Amino acid sequence: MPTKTDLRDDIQHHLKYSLGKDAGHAQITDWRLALSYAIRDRIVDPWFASTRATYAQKGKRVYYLSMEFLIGRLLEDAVVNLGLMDEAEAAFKANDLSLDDVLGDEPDAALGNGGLGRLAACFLESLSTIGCPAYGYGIRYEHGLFKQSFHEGRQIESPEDWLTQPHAWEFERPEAAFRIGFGGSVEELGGKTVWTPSEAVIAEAFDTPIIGWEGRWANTLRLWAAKPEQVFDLDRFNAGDYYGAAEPENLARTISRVLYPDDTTDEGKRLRLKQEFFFTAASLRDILRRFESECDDLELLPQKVAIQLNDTHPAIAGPELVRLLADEKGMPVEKAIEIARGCLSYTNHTLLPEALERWSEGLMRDLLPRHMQLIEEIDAAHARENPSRGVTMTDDGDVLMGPLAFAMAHKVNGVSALHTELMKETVFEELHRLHPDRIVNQTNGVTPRRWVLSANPRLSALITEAIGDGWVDDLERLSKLEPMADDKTFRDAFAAAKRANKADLANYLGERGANVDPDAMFDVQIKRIHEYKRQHLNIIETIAHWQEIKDNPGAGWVPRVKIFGGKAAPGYVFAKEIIHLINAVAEVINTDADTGHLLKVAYPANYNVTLAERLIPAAELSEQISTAGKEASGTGNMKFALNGALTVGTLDGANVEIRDLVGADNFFLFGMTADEVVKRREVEGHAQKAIDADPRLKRALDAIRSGTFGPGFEGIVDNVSGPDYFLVASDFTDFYRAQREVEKAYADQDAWTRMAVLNTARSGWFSSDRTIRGYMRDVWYSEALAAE
Ligand code: NTF
Repeated sequence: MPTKTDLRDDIQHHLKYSLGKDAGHAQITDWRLALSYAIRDRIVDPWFASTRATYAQKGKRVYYLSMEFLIGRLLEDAVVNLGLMDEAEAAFKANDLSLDDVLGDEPDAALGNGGLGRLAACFLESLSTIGCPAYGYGIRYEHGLFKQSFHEGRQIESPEDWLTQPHAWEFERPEAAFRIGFGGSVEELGGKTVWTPSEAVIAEAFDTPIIGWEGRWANTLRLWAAKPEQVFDLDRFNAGDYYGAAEPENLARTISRVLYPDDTTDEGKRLRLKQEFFFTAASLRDILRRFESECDDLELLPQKVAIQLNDTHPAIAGPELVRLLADEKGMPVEKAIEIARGCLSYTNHTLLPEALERWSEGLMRDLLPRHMQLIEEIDAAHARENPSRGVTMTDDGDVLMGPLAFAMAHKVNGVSALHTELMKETVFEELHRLHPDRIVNQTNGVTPRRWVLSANPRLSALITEAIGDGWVDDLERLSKLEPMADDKTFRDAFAAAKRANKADLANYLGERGANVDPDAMFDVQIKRIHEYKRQHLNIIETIAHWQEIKDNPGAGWVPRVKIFGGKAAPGYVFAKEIIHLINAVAEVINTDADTGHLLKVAYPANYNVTLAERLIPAAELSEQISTAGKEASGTGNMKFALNGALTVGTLDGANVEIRDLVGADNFFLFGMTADEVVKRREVEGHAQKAIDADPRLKRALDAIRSGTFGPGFEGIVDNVSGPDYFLVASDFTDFYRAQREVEKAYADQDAWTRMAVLNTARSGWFSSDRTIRGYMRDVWYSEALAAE
C-alpha cells in the first residue's frame, strides 16, 4: 500500500521517475508536481475503495451537473484532508524548501465565476467527507476565468492558462467518450423517432478524485473536453490548405475552450447553448451507461440516480433524458417524463430577471430539433395535468429554462430562507401554486476544511486546543466556544491570531505597493462586481468618511483599511466604472497626508479563491451590503463570520440567517428590507429625495462629479442620483450610521473580540456538510456509505 511509504521518499521517487529531474536541478514546479503525484498515489486507494463500496452496496448515486466548479488549488486540500501537513513540511525542510512556497506554486483551477461555482466545489468536498456516492460533472475549460490586472485604475483582462503546466490531479479517460450531436433533422422511421444530427463532437472524460476529510471517502469530478470526430482533414492538408485542415479540430475544441466570464447574462448564445448541451448530454449518457451496467429495469432509475441541476445551465437535461428514454430505449414519452422527473431536481441561484436563461425557439430548433419538439410535449403534458392559466415553457418566441427545469424536477430549491420565499412569491409564483410541495429550501454552506482549517491555521489551532478537533467535520461543535467568549485569556489568544493574520496580509499588500497599518480595522468587500452588490455604495461612503476626517483630523477616528476585491464581467460597462472609481479614490485617499494614517483603500488585482483564502482570515469587518431581495444567499458572508469577522449587512440572502444565529447584537444591520425596497422604488424621485436629505451624500457625489478623483465618473453619479434601481442613495444614510456604530464598537477592542468569538462560535450551522445532508434527506433521498 502506498500509504505506508514515507512521503519524503515518494516525493524523491516522483521527482526522478515521473519528472525526470534530480534534486539539484529541480525547480519549485517540479517539487510541487512531485508532491502532487505522491499525494495522488495516496488518494487512489481510498478512491477505488469508495467506488467498490458503492457497487457492492448498490447505493444510490448523486450526480451534480454544473457548468462551473471553482475549485481553486487542490494540493493543499488533499494534503490537509489526508492529515499530511506536518509530514510534507518536514519533507521539504530537508531540502531547504518551504511547504508554503511549494503549495503556492499551484495555479488556481478557476473553472467558475463566483458563488455558484465555488458552492459546487464546496459541495464536492462535503459529499466526499460525508461519504455520499457522488459525481460532479462539468466542462474541462482550457481557459478558466480571465486574469484581471489594472491599468490606470481600469480592469484589463487577459486569458487564464491553468493548463499550460501539467495538471497533476486528473486522469484522462479516452475510453470514456461519447459522440454529441447538434443540428440536423428528426424523422419518424418505422414507428420510431430518429434524430440525425448534422454535426457532432466527441466528449472525452477527465477524472479528478476529490478526497474527503481524513481520506475516508473519495468521489470523482468528471470534466468533459470536446474533441473533433476527425482530428485532421488530410485531403485538405495535402492540397496545401493547412488552416482548413485543422478546422474540424478548432471548431470542436471551441466548445470546451473558455468559461463564459459572466454568471448573470447569457451571451454568446449559440456557443453557450452548445456548451450546455455538450456536457449535459455526455453526463446523462455516462449516467445511463453506469446504471445499465448494474440494472436493466429503467423504471428503477429514480431509485438509483439523483441528478442535481446547478441552476438552469444543465436544464436541457430534462428533454435530453426524456429523449434517451423514449427515442433510444423505447419508453412512452409520458412515462419517460415521469421517470426523468423522479431523477431530476433543480437549484435556483438568482432571481435577477436578466440571469434567468431563455433561448430563442429558432436557435433551439436549429441546434436541438428533437429537444424543441420534446419541450413542446413537456409543456403540453404539463398543461394537461395542471389545467390552469398562464404556465408555459415558452414565451414570446423563447424557451424559458427556469419553468422547464421546474416542470422536469421533483424538487426545486432556493439557497437561503429568504430567497426560497421570494422564489415562491415571484418567479415561480404560478408553478408553486400548482406544485406546492416542490419548492424546498437548502441554505448554502461552505466547507470548513478549506475555509477554516487550511485558510486559517492560527484560528484552527486555537479552536482545536480549546474544544478538540471534532469541529472539522462537525462544525456545530463550534458552539462549545461560546462560553470562552467570556474568558479573557481566550479572547486575547483569538485577537492575537487575528492580529497575526492581519500582519501577514499587510505584508502581502505591502509587497504589491499598498502600505497598510496592521493595527487599523480591516474592512473587506470581496465578490464579483455588480450593481446589486453595491460596491459603489461602499466607495461613496468611503469618500464621505474621508471628507469628514479631513474636516477634523484630530477627532479620534478609528483607523481603517477598506479592502476591495473582485472582477467585473468584461462586457459589463457599469461594473467596470465602479472598479475604476474605487482605484481612483484609492489613489487620492492613499496619498493624502492629512488622512493617510486614518484611512486607506486597497484593491489587490485578480481576486480568486487563493486570494480569498488570504483575505478572509485577516478580515474584521465583512461587507454584505446588497440591495435586499437581490443576493440569493451569499457564501462569502458565511466564511467571514466563521473566521471571526463581524458583518455590516442588509437583510438579504443568508445574512438574515447569519444574524439570527450570531445574534442581533453581534451584527451591524442597516438598510431597507426586501419589501421596503419594492415600495421605495415606487416613490418618485427617490434618489434625489435621499440626496436632498443627506448633505454628506450630496457632498460625496459632488466631489465625484467635480473631478476630485479624475474625470469620467458622471455615469455613476447620474445613475445614483437618477434611476438608482439598486437604491444606493436611499440606503446611504443608514449605511453611514451603521459604519459609525462599527467604529464605536471597534474602539473597545476587547468587546469587539468578544463579538468576533461569538460569530465564530455560532456559525457552525453554515457548514456545507449540513447543506449536503439537507439535500440527501429532502431532495436526493440518498444515504452515506462507508468505504471498505
Ligand atoms: C449566486 N448565483 C448567487 O448570486 C449567490 O447569492 C449565491 O450565494 C450563489 O449563487 C450560490 O448559491 C449565481 O452565481 C448565478 F449564476 F445564479 F447568478
